Amino acid sequence: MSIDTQESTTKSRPKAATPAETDGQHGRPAGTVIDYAVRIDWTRDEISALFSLPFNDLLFQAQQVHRHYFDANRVQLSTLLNIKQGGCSEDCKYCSQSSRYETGVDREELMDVKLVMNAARSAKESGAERFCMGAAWRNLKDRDVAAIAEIVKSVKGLGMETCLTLGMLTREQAETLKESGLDYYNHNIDTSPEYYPEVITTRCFEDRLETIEHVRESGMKVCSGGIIGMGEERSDRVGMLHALATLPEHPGSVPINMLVPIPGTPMGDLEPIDTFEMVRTIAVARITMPKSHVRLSAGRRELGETGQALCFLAGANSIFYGDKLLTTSNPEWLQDQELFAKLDIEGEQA
Ligand code: SAM
Ligand code: DTB
Ligand code: SF4
Repeated sequence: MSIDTQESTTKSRPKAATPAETDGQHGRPAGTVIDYAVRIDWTRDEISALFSLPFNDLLFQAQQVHRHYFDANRVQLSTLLNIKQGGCSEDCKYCSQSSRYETGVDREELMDVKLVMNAARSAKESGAERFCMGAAWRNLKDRDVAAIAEIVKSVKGLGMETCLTLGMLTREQAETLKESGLDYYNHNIDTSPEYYPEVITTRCFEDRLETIEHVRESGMKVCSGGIIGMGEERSDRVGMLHALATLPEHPGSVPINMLVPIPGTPMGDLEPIDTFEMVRTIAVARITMPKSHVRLSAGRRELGETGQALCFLAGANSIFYGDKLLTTSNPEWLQDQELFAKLDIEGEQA
């Protein structure tokens, strides 16, 4: 190997510490000081350097940060219900519910509050703490606000936390939802600002940031994350986490989704992203947003038990719990209960 090759390898990837270089604390590189502070001044270079750490060093650091703020054996459980399916006017290239693609997902009306309550009750009986409801809308229309507020009040009445994801919100709508008792609003930035136009053309990255600002300023908690495996580069995953970790306040929940390829969408044929890249993304989210719940979201079936266990080790401490996401399947309740028993993980209680 020439000297040039050695140099370029060293530059592109931090070298794992040898035993002689460690401080005796189970291999932590000598001089590494773990910073537990909550920071919103992360640089892309710092985040990129975290992604490039040797895998074991990255997981070790993520575990330390995780244990500083959380019980490492508890996972928050949210159940998801699609309260308004299909027929969406947006062109998100990953989505089964866009009216632009032939995906076999039918368009339905907003679900009746009684049906929503039945689903929420059964989620609560199964151990879910939060009930998240999604609608395939570009934005919330004022004519639907009263029905949505009634749904929120009813689910809150069961003693569950509530979360909605309905597309873009005005400042006034965010305030009304807050007054109805809504705890969280989910609005994902999905990817880096640079890659965003490759994924969606009917709105822009700044539109997403604006809704997130309306939610934050209303006093509701923000849930925001993204999707990996959409053909983006690692630098886009860095850019996505950078955008989240430099918001004025870190989102309370950060869902990290693996693309579920939907036949009929422009992303329907993409190969799945490598499991270890998913684990790295979770670990970097954990380190950069240390007090946030990092949710291992879409893609758990594909990850299998071992892949999911690695994600928990990397600091994921929330999941969607229930056999369906919005239009695709998720592990069955029983399967999750068995996995939790094997890993000695317990659900978080509100
Ligand atoms: N229409 C609203 C919106 O876009 O904000 C709410 C529903 S939308 C389906 C919620 C989020 O689900 C998206 O922002 C995206 O991050 C995620 N999602 C949708 N389809 C997905 C897929 N096929 N794979 C992974 N995540 C997906
Ligand atoms: C989030 O980040 N992931 C959820 C929820 N928020 C709304 C949605 C995942 C959707 C997966 C594809 C589907 O089921 O249609
Ligand atoms: Fe519509 Fe949301 Fe799907 Fe985009 S992700 S097409 S906005 S439902």
